[in-house]
Amino acid sequence: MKINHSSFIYIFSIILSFSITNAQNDNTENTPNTFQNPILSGYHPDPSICRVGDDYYLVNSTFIWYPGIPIYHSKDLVNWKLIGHGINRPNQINLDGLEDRQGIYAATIRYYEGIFYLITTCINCEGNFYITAKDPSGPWSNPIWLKDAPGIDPSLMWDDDGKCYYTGHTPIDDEMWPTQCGIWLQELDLKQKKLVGNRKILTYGHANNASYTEGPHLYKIDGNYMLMLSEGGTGLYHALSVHHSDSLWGPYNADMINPVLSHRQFGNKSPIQAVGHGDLVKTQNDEWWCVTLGKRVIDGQTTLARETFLSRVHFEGKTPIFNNGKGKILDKQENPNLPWFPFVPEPVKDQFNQDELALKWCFIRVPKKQFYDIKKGKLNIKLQPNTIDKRLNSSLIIQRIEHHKFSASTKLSFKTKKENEQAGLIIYRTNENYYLLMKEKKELVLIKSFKGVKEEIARIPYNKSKVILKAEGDNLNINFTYGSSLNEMKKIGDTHSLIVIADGNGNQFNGTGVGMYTTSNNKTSNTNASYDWFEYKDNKL
Ligand code: 6LW
Repeated sequence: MKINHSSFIYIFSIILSFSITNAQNDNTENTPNTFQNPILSGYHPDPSICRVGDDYYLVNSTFIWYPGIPIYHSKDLVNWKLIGHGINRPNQINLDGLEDRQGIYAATIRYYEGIFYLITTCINCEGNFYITAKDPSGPWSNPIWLKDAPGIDPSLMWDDDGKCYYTGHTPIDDEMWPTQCGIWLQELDLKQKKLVGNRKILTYGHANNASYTEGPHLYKIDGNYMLMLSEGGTGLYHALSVHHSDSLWGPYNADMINPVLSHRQFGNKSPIQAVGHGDLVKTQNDEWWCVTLGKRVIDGQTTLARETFLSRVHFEGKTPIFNNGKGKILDKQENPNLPWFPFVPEPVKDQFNQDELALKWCFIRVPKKQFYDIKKGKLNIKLQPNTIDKRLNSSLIIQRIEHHKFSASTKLSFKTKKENEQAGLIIYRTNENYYLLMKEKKELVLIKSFKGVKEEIARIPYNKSKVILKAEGDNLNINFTYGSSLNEMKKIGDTHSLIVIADGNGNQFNGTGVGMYTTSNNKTSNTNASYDWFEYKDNKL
C-alpha cells in the first residue's frame, strides 16, 4: 500500500485517538469513587467558592500571613491546586502592628462578566475592600476600600438587572440578646466603586439567641433569594442557617429546617466540630455542593486550626439538605459527578532550585525589603534584628502544617561568631505561641513560647556549620531531632506538647506553620543562613 501524506495523517490520528481514549480509560479506572474530608487540610478557614464554566476557584482567610488569600483551582471539587494569591504585593496592604488573629478575615470570591472579584475585610487596618482580576491567578488590583461599610464578612451578588449587591455582617448597638449581629444589604456601584442607595438589615439570624450572625452569602435560585449565613461564632456552636425571600430587599423568612447544618448538637466529643461559614456552588452537571469550615478535634485539641470541608446539597423545595439523610459533614463520601482531575503533587522536598519561592511559602506580615535570595539550589536568609515576638515582619518563611502526623526537616548551613545570632526551624502559631530549634555560635537550642512565656527547654553543644534539624508531630506530641546527616539524628529535649499551637490559649482564627527562621535578636547583622532543602511530609504515608 502506498502511504501518501493524508493517509499518514489519518493513520496517525487513529493511533493518537486510541491512545487518548486509553489514557482516559486508565484515568477512569484509577478514579476513586469517594473522597476524604477535609478537602483542604490545615489552615484553610472561611472558604468561599465560585464556578466559571468547568473550573472552580476557592479562597480562604489568612489574617496576617502574607501573601494573603490563597486562590485554589479545581475541576472536580476534590483535588485543588494553589494558583496564586489575592494579596501578594507589599503596596496592597500593611499588616504591621496587627495581632495574629487580625488582618484579612473571611473573603468571598465571585465572577461576573469576565472579571473575578474578591471582597474581604482587613481587621484593625482599613476595613472592607475588594480587588479584581481577569485571571484568578493574578495579578489582582490594588484594594478598593469601602470606607462606609461596617462589620466583617462582605459578599457580593449580581441580580438579573446586572446590579451588584453587598451583604455583610454588622454588630448591633442596642442588642436584644448578647452578641446579636445583623446582616445588611446595600447596592455596590462598581463604576463609582462605592456603596450607594439605602442600606437594610435583612436578618439577625434564625433564632432569638442567634449569636455572631455573620458570613452571609446571598444566592438567587429559581427566581427566589436565599440568604445563607453563619450563627453561633466560629467554635462549638457554629451553624449555618438559610432565609428566603421572593424579593431582594425582603422580608427574609427563616427556613423551618434551620440550622441547615451544624455539628453543635453532637457536643464537644465530636471528632469534627465548629462546622459553619459555608458557600454554595452549582456544578455544570446541576449538582449543588457546599464548602464550609470545620475543626478536627484530637483529645479535645485542634492543632490544625480551621480546615475546609465539602458536602453535597440537595434542595427539597427551597431548603438545602446537607448530605441527604445524614445532615452532617462526612469523613468520606461519593465524589461529585465531575471528571476526576488530580494535579501532579507538589514535591514534599523543596530543593530551592527555582528562581522564586514556591507559592506555598508565606511570611508573617509584609516584608519591608527582600531578606532572602535563592541561588544555586540554596535559600539564603538574611538575619534581621526583628524577632517573631514583635508584631512586625521578621526573617521567617513558613508553610502550613496540614497533617496530625507530620515531619518537617531542613538542612542548614550557618556559621556565626556572635552570641546574638540564630538560625533554624520554627513551628509557629502566634508571636506568643511557638517552638524554635535554633543553631547558635557553638550550640543548638530548643525554645518554647507558650502564652507569651518564652523559655529555653534544651541546649546542647554543636560545633559544625551544617546541621539537619527536624520536627516530628504525632497528634498532640512533638519531638525535635538534629544531626550532621539523616542517618545519625539525635533527640534534643523531651517530647513536648502541640497544645502550644492548638486553638485556645491565645490561638484564634489563624493556623499553624512550620519553616525557617533567622534572627540577630535586635542587633544589626550582615550574616546569612543558608538552607539546602526543606522537606514537609505526611508521616502517615
Ligand atoms: C470570620 C467569620 C468567622 O470572618 O470567623 O467562622 C471570622 N467565621 O465569619 C474569622 O475567620
